Amino acid sequence: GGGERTFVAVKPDGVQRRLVGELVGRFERKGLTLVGMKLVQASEELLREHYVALRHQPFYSQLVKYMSSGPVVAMVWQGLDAVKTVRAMIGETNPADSRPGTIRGDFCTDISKNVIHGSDSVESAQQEISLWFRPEELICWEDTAEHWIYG
Ligand code: YYY
Ligand code: MG
Repeated sequence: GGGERTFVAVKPDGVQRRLVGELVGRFERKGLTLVGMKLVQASEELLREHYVALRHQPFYSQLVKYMSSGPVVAMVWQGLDAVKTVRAMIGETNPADSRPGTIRGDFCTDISKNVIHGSDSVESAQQEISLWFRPEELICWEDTAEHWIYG
């Protein structure tokens, strides 16, 4: 398969609310390719690194605590413009600014419990993928539907 890779995580609220299947289904139906997926109880250390760019924000420690409060589903999705495509499907950081049809627009109201994470750039996607996955956990498989999705 071609295209770029992005890191996605269903946050603890999304797992608790049984939204994993719904969210994975949206990326599958879009035509993105799943190349890695696992249920992870992330440590505060991992999450401090994952959100290191936000370390000076007032909500940083609350964010790290919430993200480590239960399991998350960590995923890598691949496809044409995967980073931008996934961000568009997720919506805005604040669910109130997210249009219906986006994940945050459809499933949540509170900025601090906004169901899902997606990388914000190709560079951060590469950093996040290497933080959360070992290379052998990412599978390149022959996508026989590719012919129907790409020009
Ligand atoms: O990438 P995205 O998740 O949309 O937002 P970020 O600005 O990277 O912030 C990460 C995470 O922090 C956000 O998903 C919720 C939380 N957060 C918050 O609790 N309060 C804010 N004012 C801003 C962000
Ligand atoms: Mg972000």
